[in-house]
Amino acid sequence: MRKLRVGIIDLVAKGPNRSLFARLMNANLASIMPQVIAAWCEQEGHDVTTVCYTGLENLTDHLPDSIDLVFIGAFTEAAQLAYALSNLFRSRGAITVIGGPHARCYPEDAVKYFDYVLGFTDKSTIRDVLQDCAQHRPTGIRIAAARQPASLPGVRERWKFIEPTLKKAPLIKMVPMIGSLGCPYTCSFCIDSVIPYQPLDIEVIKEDLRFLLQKFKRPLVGWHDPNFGVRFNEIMNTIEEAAPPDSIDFIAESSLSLLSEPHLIRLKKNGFKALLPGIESWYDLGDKSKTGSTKGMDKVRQVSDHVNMILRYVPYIQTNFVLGLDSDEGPEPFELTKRFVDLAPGAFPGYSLLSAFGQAAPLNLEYQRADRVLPFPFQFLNNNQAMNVKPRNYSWPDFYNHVIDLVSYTYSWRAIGKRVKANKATIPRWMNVVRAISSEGFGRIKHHTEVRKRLDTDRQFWRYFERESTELPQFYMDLARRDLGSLWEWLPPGAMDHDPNAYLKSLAAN
Ligand code: B12
Ligand code: SF4
Repeated sequence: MRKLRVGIIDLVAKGPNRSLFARLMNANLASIMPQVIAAWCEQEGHDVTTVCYTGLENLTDHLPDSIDLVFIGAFTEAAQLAYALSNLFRSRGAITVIGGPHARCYPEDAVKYFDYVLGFTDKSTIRDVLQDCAQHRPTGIRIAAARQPASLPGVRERWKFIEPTLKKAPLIKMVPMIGSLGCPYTCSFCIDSVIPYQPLDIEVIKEDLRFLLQKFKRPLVGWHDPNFGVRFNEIMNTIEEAAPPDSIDFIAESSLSLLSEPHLIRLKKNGFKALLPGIESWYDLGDKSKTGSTKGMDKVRQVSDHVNMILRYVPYIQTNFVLGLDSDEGPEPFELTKRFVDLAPGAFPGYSLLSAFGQAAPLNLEYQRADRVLPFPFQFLNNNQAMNVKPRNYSWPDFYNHVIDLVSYTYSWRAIGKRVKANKATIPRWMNVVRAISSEGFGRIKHHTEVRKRLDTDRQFWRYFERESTELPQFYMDLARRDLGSLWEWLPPGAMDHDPNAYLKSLAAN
């Protein structure tokens, strides 16, 4: 096989972004798979250049002019950026490949703009692409391994690609690691609800932790496991065998059901500094939060007690909620979340508007069958800029009124003050203040308020939300253009539109 010049782009940002948060944090959000693919391509004997796009780089400057094959890893919010980049690199003679959450969720759309669209990706998937490396136009080909890979290169093997990204992070430098794939739980809206749980090689994890202790005085590791700690004792034994107690700081997404007091004692001993459990709803998904059939205010009390207990062991906690689930009705779910904000003032609540990411979850088929999915361009599908599922039990104005009320309550100066008081450690304290007053808190209040106002005043808006028209309101078109910056010119014709029911149609066609 000829030696290829391979470029690999990890799109952490969806367009130019020079905000303080982006400068401080975006490099810490780098994905694992682009680094993995870089390692695999080198093992196959090719020349590799990687870039993690944090919103600050000029992408075309970072890759050599003559490149044979470009891999792009993208979330759906970065799909338009990925499409524009593919168009640009194709114009220079390159073959293009997309992988990551967007490719898994919207493969029917991505094939219009890429030569290859990858689903589950293992080393042999990459080898197939490297060997074929040919134009597939106008429609690209879809390739996917039968299941998630059995093993992934660890930090030591990925270090060459991790290090330049961490250099871009001025203060906090977080190394991405992963100990498992899939999840044994079945939360109906989640991409991993149908993917079997599978632990990765513990010897690789041990070696990586030892390696990091040589690289940093006190390493910081962000676990990318969909649900960290499912085999709790196994992963804790692994950490304890590799690293002295509390010598590495860890951050993990873990469900509340895994965070019992004995587990928290062990997590504290091993240096866990931040946890991000999903609570999601006061009426649904009880298994995940270990609340069983307890619902409503009883669940709020139980979960608040649990969260306050966690904060006695781990200094930072973000609790995730989904707003607009079908199980929610009337003001009560929002009022209950406000009570949670009062009862667990130290937690940072993260809110996601219910979103159907294409093929991510079987539940999305139900929304498509009921014709409830809106065709919002991908750029806005990041759980907050747009909600692409028409709520079952709320009108749009009613829903946005509740969302604005809840978000304003959560990021009010009163709540920010109470959060500062409840957090004892310095970094969590100030991290929460920065998040609340930045685009995540104040920024979202402003955005939701603007949307709500336009639902009353802008006829085009109303018609789009009510599915009476598919013409994107100018407000969103302007936002999209601003997001993409100079790459807007490279956006292929039609790339702002997609078929919101493609998943359902693809099943009907088979
Ligand atoms: C870890 C994680 C994060 C981490 C790390 C993010 C990162 N840059 O990787 C953090 C907390 C930072 C994060 C943030 C966000 N996340 Co997140 N996150 C996850 C999570 C829990 C695990 C993903 C993971 O790494 N899995 C392990 C890898 C190895 O497996 P995989 O993702 O299945 O990937 C396979 C293939 O897709 C392929 N592949 C993956 N990447 C690439 C790249 C290339 C080039 C190729 C060829 C192949 C390839 O190979 C893998 C092996 O088969 C998933 C949920 C889940 N349960 O999976 C959500 C998930 C990916 N996140 C999601 C979202 C929406 C977000 C946010 C937008 C949320 C927000 N509003 O802030 C941000 C965006 C951040 C960003 N732009 O980088 C959605 C994505 C939906 C979509 N279609 O875009 C998911 C699916 C959750 C959901 N809602 O269901 N997230
Ligand atoms: S516990 Fe988390 S990762 Fe597992 S299915 Fe539910 S939402 Fe997905």
